[in-house]
Amino acid sequence: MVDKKDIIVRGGYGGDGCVSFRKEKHVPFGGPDGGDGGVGGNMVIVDNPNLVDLSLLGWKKEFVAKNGQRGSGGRKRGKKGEDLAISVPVGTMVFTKADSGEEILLADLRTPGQKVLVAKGGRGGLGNARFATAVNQAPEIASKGAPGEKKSIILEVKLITDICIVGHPNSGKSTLLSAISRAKPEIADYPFTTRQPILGVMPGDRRDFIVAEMPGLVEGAHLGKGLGNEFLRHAERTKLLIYLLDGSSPSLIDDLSTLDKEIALYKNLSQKPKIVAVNKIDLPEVQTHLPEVKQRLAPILSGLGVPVFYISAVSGQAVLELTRKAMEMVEQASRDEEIISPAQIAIFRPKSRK
Ligand SMILES: Nc1nc2c(ncn2[C@@H]2O[C@H](COP(=O)(O)OP(=O)(O)OP(=O)(O)O)[C@@H](O)[C@H]2O)c(=O)[nH]1
Ligand SMILES: [Mg+2]
Repeated sequence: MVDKKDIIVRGGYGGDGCVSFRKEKHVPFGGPDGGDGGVGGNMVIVDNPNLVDLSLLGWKKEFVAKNGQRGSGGRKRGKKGEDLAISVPVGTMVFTKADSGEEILLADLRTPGQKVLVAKGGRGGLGNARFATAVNQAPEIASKGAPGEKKSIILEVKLITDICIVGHPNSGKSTLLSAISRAKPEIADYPFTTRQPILGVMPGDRRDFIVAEMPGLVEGAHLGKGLGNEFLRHAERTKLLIYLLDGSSPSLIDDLSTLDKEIALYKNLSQKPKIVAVNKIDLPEVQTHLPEVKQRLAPILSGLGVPVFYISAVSGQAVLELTRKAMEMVEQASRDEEIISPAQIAIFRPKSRK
């Protein structure tokens, strides 16, 4: 998954102004009529909901919009250069790198179709018609088109999701994701089948919910064990975490504590609302131990105000109850967020230079 990329963007050159004189029958000295050059194309970044990462950009480092065309006789202005739009996933943050090396947030693209101008095209040059004065009625000068703005920018994808399913490898995260959404992640009886976040859309009564499966977390993930914990950056902007535990694990309580520890070691994640789900209760051996598991988990979780569900992602048992609670908590979290930080969805646009 390519979720960070440094690129250079440049607006197109403005077209040059034109030197031309009117040629008409019976008019020996036609006046200057060279047109202005067209303005250069702009570099634009646009949110595309069908993308999950930046791999579409390939290895290319520099992106340049088209140049404006030169002016022509008859005071004709050159055509404007075409804009170049770079498509990025919803949840892409655009930073510019100042000369000091400081990274400045330029835009936080959160809605499909949202656009941000990152480098303006250069102005077109002036044609000689503009240089005519009382003393110089036949100027042979025109100005050149200006270069477009050039910037170093950093694109960083931090997916915007409602729910993130986290858990140890093999706990059934992909199975749960495929049970509650139309996503079709690979499911297999070995760890680390899922190696990058996978998105699914879960239909709700009032709206759809974006659910993500995070790759499996193991003890020491913050030190790089297993697949590490870098991918958790995609959980930074989720509203709810579902801790999915493998009910057939002999060390279920330890699993919960190591998972919680890894989550707590990643930035602000421990502050997110959470639900614990114990999976695979269709298995007879899990059924046998269930009363004991419930007895041990209840006091730990009720003290923290974390709801717990005992589910089977395969048979669907209690999955509906889990998703109902999840949606309710996401909606509550959205309301809380609005109260705390209404300005968070602000978009910063660079001022266009005239
Ligand atoms: N019996 C039973 N098996 C399940 C259940 N959920 C998942 N499994 C099985 O557990 C294994 C792992 O399931 P996955 O959904 O791939 O687990 P995962 O957490 O996505 O695994 P990674 O992506 O490798 O971290 C598969 O063999 C599933 O069929 C369940 O509710 N009951
Ligand atoms: Mg998986």
